[in-house]
Amino acid sequence: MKVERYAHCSHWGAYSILVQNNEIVGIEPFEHDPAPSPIIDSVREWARSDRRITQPMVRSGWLQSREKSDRSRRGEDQFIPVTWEEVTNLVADEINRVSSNYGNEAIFAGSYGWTSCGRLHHAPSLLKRMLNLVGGYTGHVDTYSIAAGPTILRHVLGDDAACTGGSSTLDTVVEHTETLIVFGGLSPRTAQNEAGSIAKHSLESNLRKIAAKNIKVILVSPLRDDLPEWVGADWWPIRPNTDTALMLGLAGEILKSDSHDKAFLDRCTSGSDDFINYLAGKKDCQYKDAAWASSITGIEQQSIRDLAKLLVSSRSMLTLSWSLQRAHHGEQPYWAGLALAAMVGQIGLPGGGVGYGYASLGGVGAPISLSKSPSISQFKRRISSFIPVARISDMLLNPGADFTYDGKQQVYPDIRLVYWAGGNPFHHHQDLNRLDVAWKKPETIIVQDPMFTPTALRADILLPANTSIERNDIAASKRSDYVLAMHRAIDTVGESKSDFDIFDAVAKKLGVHDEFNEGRNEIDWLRHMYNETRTDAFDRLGFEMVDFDQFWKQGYAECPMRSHHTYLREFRESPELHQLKTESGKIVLNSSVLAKLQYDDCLSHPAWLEPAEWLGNADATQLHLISNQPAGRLHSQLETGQASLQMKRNGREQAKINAGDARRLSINDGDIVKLWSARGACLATATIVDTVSSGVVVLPTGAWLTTTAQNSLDFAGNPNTLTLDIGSSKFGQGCVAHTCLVNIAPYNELAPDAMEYYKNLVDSKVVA
Ligand SMILES: Nc1nc2c(c(=O)[nH]1)N[C@H]1C(S)=C(S)[C@@H](COP(=O)(O)OP(=O)(O)OC[C@H]3O[C@@H](n4cnc5c(=O)[nH]c(N)nc54)[C@H](O)[C@@H]3O)O[C@H]1N2
Ligand SMILES: Nc1nc2c(c(=O)[nH]1)N[C@H]1C(S)=C(S)[C@@H](COP(=O)(O)OP(=O)(O)OC[C@H]3O[C@@H](n4cnc5c(=O)[nH]c(N)nc54)[C@H](O)[C@@H]3O)O[C@H]1N2
Ligand SMILES: [Mo]
Repeated sequence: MKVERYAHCSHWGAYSILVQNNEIVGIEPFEHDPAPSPIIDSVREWARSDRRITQPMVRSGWLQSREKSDRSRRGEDQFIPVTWEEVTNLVADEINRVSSNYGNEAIFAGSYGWTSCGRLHHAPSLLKRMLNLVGGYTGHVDTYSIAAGPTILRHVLGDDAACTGGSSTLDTVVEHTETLIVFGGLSPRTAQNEAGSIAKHSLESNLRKIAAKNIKVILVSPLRDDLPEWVGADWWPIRPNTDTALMLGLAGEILKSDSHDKAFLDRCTSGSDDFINYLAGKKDCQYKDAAWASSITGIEQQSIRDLAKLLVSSRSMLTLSWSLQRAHHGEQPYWAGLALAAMVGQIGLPGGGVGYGYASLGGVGAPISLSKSPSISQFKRRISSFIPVARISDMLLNPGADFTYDGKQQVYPDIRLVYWAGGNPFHHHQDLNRLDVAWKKPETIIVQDPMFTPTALRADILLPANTSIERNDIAASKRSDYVLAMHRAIDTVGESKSDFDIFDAVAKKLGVHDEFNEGRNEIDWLRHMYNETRTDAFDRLGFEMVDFDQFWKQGYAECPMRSHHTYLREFRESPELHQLKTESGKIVLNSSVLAKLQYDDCLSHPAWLEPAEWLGNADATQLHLISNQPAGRLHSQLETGQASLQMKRNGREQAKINAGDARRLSINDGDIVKLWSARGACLATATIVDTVSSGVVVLPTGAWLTTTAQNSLDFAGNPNTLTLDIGSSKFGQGCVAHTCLVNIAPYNELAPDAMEYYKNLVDSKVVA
């Protein structure tokens, strides 16, 4: 039988799927991708996974008593298969019931999650589109990726472009930078992925050029492998969450030597006097110098002094990963980095200044996309009710309570119905045991996902979506280099349906069918969305994209891009003509908005504020947990795929520590270890490495929460059993995943095979 080739892509890049007789027989990387991701091979798993939800189902207790069911049985009861006709009636009835009894703000459809990269079947967007036709929903603002960072940057730079892909492009760093300070990392591990896919992975080629040019590179990170070894960087193993102190110490040394750029501060910033007073200790009798920074960060004093000199005597650039702001007081490193760069005075010069999020995703630092991203409208929001994305447990636990965000006071709505499509909160949220309690509060929970995730296990109504390889779609995002075709490669698995078809069916029951689909079927929509992008590229930029039929046939279309971008170049040249949208029109180093608010966790200027948990307040047995992004998968997706399995050891996630800590804690390489915190506990396999700094343990995210009914010990290794669920500050309210102290010790009891256990759990939940 003939082998067919289907162009396709995912957040981790483009590829062709080779199919014979409805079986995937091969995956080939996109021909124009210089560094394809190994995760592409894992998509075979979608077709054969025993974790797929293959039919619509309802939790038995809910089927009996609907909204009056015993909610403590979520995750315990079995699921009863129902027909699509029945399940769409139940979903529509719930939306109508909650909307008419409690108002639409009682429906939570923030539904955060990465879902598939397709723009038509984008589940969270379609959910919002449908609900906006029947009165709206409570949504969320910001993302788990970035919240503290953009919230502060909007006030001090006027918008958040600098951390969403608008900083200087990396080609300018390659060409002009002499000293590069990397806070966090520049890692091909994270740059594999881009929301909405990526055709050409370009980080590695930029790093090769940086290495070849002998640019002085310093990696400031608890992990040495956050930058490939061949870049030849100096490694500064900083204590986690103390970067702000290092930045302030550098700024303080520059101040001491009177080498700050007074003309730049004067022309391009406001509030520098207050900031300088703080550095000089006029507010707290503590000069923020090298000695002070060293005592907090663990970095040698002399190195800090030398670097301060180098920053002002060479063309210097600071890069800050997104990870730095997923921490308690995560606003501060982003603002302090900006303040340090302002003291140096090279912002707006090619290869100088500060930039955020490079390599956190593959498109950040790559040439900037100028085209309109294809998308399906979510329609206008009908009600404004929202939460900061990571305040989900707070909202469910405290209906009616006040919260603050971005300087304003708000109230948590009383949620009766949760509809989650395309996200996995029992992967992504911090302190999962707390979420488990909060999750018992709403009357009804609907989950729409291809997989029987830990979130799906805790649902009342399950809607089996199919995966992207079972339907047609197109991919791209505001950072994309290409628009990519996603061809349907195999038949749909079981009774699953595409996200569009599911919402279309519910919309019909809600009486808004015609408005929802606007008379277009799948291929009509793809043609329409592509043509909007193509027309815009031509009208606005004179750029000719190939027509839809050719695009669909060849599988890709190039987009207009701009390279060699220097952030704030025009502003630097003429601050009066190119004012920023801030309170002063300039870069804000002391904010009058924050001065009025008088928050103790976000002052009017960048400041060192101790995190709730860090090595500075740890006891001798605690380590700082870094739960970074998993190398072999995207979050919790394709956990049992080949690339993900390769990163596991003895069937569990690896907890990496260095030899000194291992000895001290009597841990041997390969041991099963238990990690625990005040919040919870999980198991992992210990791996001893020399790339992790002392006092630190690394356990990546994404293992599927696997616990027994009796015991909340997770034996797959999900770090969110351990993490802390507080906001970054009253201002930004971002998640603080990277602020967490844990204990770790060898585990000598019987530990079931996590993946085998999960499979059996799923089987036992479905009534045949
Ligand atoms: N401790 C800790 N926690 C973290 C982080 C951290 O650094 N440390 N990082 C945070 C960050 S930055 C993020 S972005 C989040 C990520 O959190 P999520 O975005 O929730 O993680 P994913 O695993 O990508 O979840 C996507 C879900 O969509 C489903 N899905 C895939 N394709 C489709 C589809 O076509 N249709 C539907 N309906 N569903 C589909 C998948 O099966 C999966 O369940 O995690 C956050 N959590
Ligand atoms: N393979 C893969 N790639 C991904 C993802 C994935 O799931 N898998 N997820 C994607 C998503 S949604 C996002 S938002 C991005 C996130 O991108 P990032 O936030 O950049 O990624 P992380 O892996 O969380 O963190 C990067 C490194 O920062 C360091 N770090 C942590 N805390 C600190 C600190 O306090 N100070 C310093 N100096 N360094 C610190 C850690 O050593 C860590 O390895 O990654 C994206 N890329
Ligand atoms: Mo993210």
